[in-house]
Amino acid sequence: MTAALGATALATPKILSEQPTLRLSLTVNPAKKISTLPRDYMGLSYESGQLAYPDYFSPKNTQLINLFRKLSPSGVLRLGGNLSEFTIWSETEPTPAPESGGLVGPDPGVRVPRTFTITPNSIRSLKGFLDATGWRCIYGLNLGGGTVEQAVAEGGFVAKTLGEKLTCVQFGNEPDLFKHRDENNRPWSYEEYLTKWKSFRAEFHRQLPVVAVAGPDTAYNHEWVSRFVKDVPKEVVMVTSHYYPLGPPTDPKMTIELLLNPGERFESSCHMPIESAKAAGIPFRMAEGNSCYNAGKTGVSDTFAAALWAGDYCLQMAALGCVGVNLHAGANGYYSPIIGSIVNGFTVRPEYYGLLLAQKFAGESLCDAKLDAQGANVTAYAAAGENNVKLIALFNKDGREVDVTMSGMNKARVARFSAQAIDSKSGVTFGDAGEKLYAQNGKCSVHLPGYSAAMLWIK
Ligand code: BDP
Repeated sequence: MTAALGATALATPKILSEQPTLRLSLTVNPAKKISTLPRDYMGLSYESGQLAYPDYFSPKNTQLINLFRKLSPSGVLRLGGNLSEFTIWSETEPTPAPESGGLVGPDPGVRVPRTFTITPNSIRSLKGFLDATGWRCIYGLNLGGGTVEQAVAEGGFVAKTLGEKLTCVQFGNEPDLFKHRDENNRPWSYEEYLTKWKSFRAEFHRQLPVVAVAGPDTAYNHEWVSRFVKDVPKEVVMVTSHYYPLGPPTDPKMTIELLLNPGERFESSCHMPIESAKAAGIPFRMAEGNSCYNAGKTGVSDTFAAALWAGDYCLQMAALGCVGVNLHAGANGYYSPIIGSIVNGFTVRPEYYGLLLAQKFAGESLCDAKLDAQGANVTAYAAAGENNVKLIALFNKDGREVDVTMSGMNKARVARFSAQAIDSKSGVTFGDAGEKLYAQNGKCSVHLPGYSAAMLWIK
């Protein structure tokens, strides 16, 4: 498959490397499995406010349906986000009906109070969309600004209408960033949050006992996650949190370089909550995230760098044992993998292709893959059958060229993932041009230009 994203790159082509090629070696052990990606590993996340315009997630929105299906035949749509705090549930359809083509993109962090009315039509339409895409849904209910009665009424209608298409519900979005809606605008303490969360959970137990619940859907505070899994371990089927390696976009330090080397933020936002969930024996899903919070940064989030980042991020999380990722999206957001509208049509940003690459691993088992990267920013992931290596993904997030040598395989088919430059906003290709690798002296070697990736199918 060759997928091209428009013909020209907006960025000026760059000479990526003037240094000698680095020679790296990769050792893959197919017998040593580390985790399996569920078939519904891939996911997107949208603001719940989008449901106020029922023709968006609708069985009639065929362009959007096709882009979801191409991304995954069985993904997970998570609804939530900052704007879920401004949704209200109404059993009466509004008059006049909501405008056709209404768009709600990622909230840029301003949290301007608005009202998004979700109605039975929104949910029936969502059901049709999920049926058409093959996706299921994680449904976020309003905890910060809502009442338990509303949540039960909405959750009950959602559960009845979506049936098995509903994976679970969540109460609240990023409670570690909630603010009290009084003149002091105080942040919520963990204790206040937990008390309210438990009251919602108890009422669901009482009235909707079959509806599964996930949480805490925190923004960044891994201590809240670690306390939550200890406080309510039996109340949730899945632990969730969010990850944005960069932000805010106005900070000049938020660059492509930092996106490709996020360091500490990955540790605290990804590694630590996963470890807490593992210790409690509950699956962990990164239910929201993307390159840069506050709705993304142009020149970073909408470039090939975000594609390399996203493909690598999905597989890095899987290797840690995460059961799925949801990339935040919507409208024409800079980081949204899919952009556009019913009126103007839908298209994709570079990041979409990074997700397509990672999706090749859905349903596969990752095995031990040790890369001697010699200080270069290169990563490797391998999927294996019982005793054979099936797939390898190599991400060269470094400007230097590298050769990666692997032993234990005779032949491989290669698909390249590249663009003209790391900051290209178009012209991304992920294609199988019939390239083959053959072992010499028992070793296969693949050359990767700076800032590119490759996928290998091992024969
Ligand atoms: C998260 C919110 C989401 C925002 C996103 C962002 O949950 O609603 O759109 O960050 O700031 O904090 O881009």
